[in-house]
Amino acid sequence: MTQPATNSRASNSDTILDYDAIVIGAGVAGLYQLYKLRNIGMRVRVFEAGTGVGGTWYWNRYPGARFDSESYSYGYSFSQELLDEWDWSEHFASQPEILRYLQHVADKFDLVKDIQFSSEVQSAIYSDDTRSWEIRLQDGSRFRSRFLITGIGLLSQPTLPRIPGIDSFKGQSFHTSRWPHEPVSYTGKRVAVIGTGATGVQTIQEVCKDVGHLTVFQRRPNWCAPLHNSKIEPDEMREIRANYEEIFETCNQTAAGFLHTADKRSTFEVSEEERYEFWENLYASKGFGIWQGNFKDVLTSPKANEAMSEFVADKIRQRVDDPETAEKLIPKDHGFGTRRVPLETRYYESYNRDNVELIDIIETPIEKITPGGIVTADREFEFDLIIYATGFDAILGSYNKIDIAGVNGRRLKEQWSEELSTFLGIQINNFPNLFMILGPHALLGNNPRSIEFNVEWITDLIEHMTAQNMTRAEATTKAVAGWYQHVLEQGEGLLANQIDSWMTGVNSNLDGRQERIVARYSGTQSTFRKRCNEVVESGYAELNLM
Ligand code: NA7
Repeated sequence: MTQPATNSRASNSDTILDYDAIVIGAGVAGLYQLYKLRNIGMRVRVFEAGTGVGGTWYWNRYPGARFDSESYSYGYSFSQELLDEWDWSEHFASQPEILRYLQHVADKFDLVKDIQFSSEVQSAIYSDDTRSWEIRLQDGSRFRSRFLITGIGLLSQPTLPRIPGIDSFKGQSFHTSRWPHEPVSYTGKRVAVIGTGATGVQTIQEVCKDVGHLTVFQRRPNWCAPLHNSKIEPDEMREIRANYEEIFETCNQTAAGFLHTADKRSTFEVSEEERYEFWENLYASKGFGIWQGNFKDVLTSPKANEAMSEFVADKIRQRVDDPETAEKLIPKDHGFGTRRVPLETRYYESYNRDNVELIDIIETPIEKITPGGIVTADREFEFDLIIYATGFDAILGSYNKIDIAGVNGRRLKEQWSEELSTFLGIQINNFPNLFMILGPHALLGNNPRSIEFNVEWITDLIEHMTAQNMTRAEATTKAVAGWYQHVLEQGEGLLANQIDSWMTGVNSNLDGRQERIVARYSGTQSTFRKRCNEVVESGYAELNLM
């Protein structure tokens, strides 16, 4: 509801605004948000810590980095011209191609002129007097805007293991998401990889082809499944292009925005023969079908999950020559699909090579890192290069890194340490005019599908406010509490929420916060979209707009 007296105060403050909106991050989210806000006539500035666009795909340059989503399901859907002109070369494109795509988008829509690179945001402080945010960069410069939008990623703050002596290593060492821009030669070298998540798996299967010797330090194995990547021939690309509408419509209907959707049958409803035939087909198919397109109870029923896990365990046993190594590669503490399934290309066969060795660091823990290598409980290893594929301070890490203060100086970090809650994963009570693109309790998965929806929702709200001469938007505490309950309800019964992983906020390399949290929304794209659309249809009744 418009409150004229207060509004005149706020509109007087317009003269002190540098921008209408500031966006943090020039990845998939930030680029599209800039494009959309500029289209409604806003003065927008994007601050980006990197030296170029791309976000996740700018930072993650490690060997073997590529999509696990089908390329054509991941790109932007908003521009027919872009869809018409961009050819994907592989079903699951590699990082250099993805980065080229995002650079092409930035060039095509002339986005770079409004992006300031090498600009890490240090703090964001809200003022209720002026209904605006003051953004301070690491170099001390400050900018004020009405709206603040974060496109800062879920997996953007890398974490290194806390191993004694880690800084003493004299060879080269990199976290995968801070891989140098210039080529790193590992040909013929003695290389270590610590970590066997989705990133470690992609790295290991790639570098093992060239290194002199590769030692993989594995704490817990993950359930991996074949990617089945292949080139996209021109005819196939034409067919994909003709089907874009259907492709995006499918993604918008599935649980997590992927092309794959759960089978309507449950695991034991079908005969054993049918069950194994179905699983064999999934194992032989491209992408996340085996995870997202499995029987409907595989990710919720312990019994169904156990049967599926046993099926995949047998595949691992068949693919790895040494039975002892195979057993080490089979997870024993969680079932298939309860953590993010790394998709692989001859990952398991990597361990059949003479130059690859697997060290189980639960059995023989790493004791220290020395100038020459790594010392475990029973051996000393010499390395030229150590690769840390040890993951991220996921979901909250990128928010905790910025000092964000809302109404009356309320710190976001403090508020979230009391209770992690948001409204739609987009807004937070006490933090007016702050909008998150894929914040906590947002719908994750094939992220561009959620990003486009979120960006459009935020843009529509800002456009609505501008048309009504409104300058302050804040989710009501009731709306936040309602969304929190909904998020918990949607996550009930999901085996993944009962397992330690980045999706439940557990990271052994951080101080504190080792209790599992529900950090993401586990409902489907359609439930999420329906709920967001209801908010619009009600005239944004769950937001205090003024
Ligand atoms: P993940 O999935 O968090 O994996 C990190 C890996 O590193 C995992 O195997 C961890 O073992 C291991 N790790 C972490 N800390 C240590 C220490 N201190 N010692 C030994 N091993 C360690 O990160 P990724 O980068 O692979 O993937 C993140 C997401 O990015 C992925 O899901 C995709 O969506 C893209 P653990 O399992 O914790 O025992």
